[in-house]
Amino acid sequence: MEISPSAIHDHNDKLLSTHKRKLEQTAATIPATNDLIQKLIDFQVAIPSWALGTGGTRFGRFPAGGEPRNLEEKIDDIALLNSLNKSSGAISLHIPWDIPENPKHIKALATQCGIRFDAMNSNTFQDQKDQKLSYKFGSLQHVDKAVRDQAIEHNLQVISHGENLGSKSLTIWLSDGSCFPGQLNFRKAFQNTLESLEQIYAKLPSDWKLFIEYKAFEPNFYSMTVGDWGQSLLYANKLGPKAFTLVDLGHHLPNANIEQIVSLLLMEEKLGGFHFNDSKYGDDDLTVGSIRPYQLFLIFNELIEGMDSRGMNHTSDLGWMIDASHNVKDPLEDLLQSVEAIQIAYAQALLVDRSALEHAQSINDVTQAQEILQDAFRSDVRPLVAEARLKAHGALQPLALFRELNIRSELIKSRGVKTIATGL
Ligand SMILES: [Mn+2]
Repeated sequence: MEISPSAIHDHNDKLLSTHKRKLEQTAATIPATNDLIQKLIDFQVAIPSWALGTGGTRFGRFPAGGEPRNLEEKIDDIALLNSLNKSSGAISLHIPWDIPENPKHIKALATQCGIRFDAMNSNTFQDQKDQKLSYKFGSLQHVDKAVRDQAIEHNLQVISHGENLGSKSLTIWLSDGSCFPGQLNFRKAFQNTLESLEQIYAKLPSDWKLFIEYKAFEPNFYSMTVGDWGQSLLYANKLGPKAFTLVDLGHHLPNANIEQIVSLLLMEEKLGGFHFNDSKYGDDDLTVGSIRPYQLFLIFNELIEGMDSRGMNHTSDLGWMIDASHNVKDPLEDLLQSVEAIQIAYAQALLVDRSALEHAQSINDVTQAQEILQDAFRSDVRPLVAEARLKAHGALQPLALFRELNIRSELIKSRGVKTIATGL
């Protein structure tokens, strides 16, 4: 479903005078808004192909209707999001849920919609139909070399799909680990995994990056073979310069200091990318910024500090992706909210007075350091984010327009009420 430029124009026209008034108020207190707005325009967040349908839990799934039935419709949905917010110009594909059977056609369709292919994701956490050997007891770590070889081969196929589409990175998340003490020899599991990763790394195209994602627990509940950033960093360091750690916000033990992890990974030149989501307890897959917006701001604060200190490009030097899919919301509305939350946190972090903060730190003025951060966090940057969208020919209020146009009903009309998108 396409949104016509005139629908966006009419929507913006109605809201324009109120928007301009708010923007003027903001601009009076926030310096350098043009530079900041340009950074917001440039910043793009990749949408995962598995977040376009309603997610589920092991207890149940309640589809919203009108879910995309194939990869073409998933690309259509992302194009729809991007025409509203102009910040979702990339898709992150999951194989085998979204195998591009006709890559030339898929690439042409995406290009036509202004969508590029971000990181490819492999899947050795499920057994697929017709699969010879089972991943029940792990994949790249498996005690049986034949299983490891099968998982390696799958990752090489994912790279080849990605090459056809113009992707430049592979994300490996492993569910490998153990559920009970004694089940696994930790050292051997690590070494098997490393050896397997080495074989994948050896076949990685020269301009590609390998992202190693970690997770503290689930589906294994005693040990995870890539369980935290230390283990991921060990693998990345041993593999070489094209291997990086990927941080998924929901993959930490409760109350982990993620902003400190980010800062140190950037220092080591080993932070590769991000999976945004939010959570209260674990890997809850909730909308970005819905539970802990201050933590999200603090993470962006460290990202900007670390990237700027190394002269990195905010837009292109790290992989920015959402990884969430939940049970009760319209998935497209959820993604609009998530992207907006990311932009707000990014804009707030750009407001931090870095030289004042550095000075406060240098004289141990703890109170002032806190004031500087919280002053930025408590600034209402929403008019700036809206202005960035307006300048990029998106909608001033994407979610409101999504609802005004009855997009979900239209999707249900054209795709049916009982469609279920591939994914978890
Ligand atoms: Mn993830």
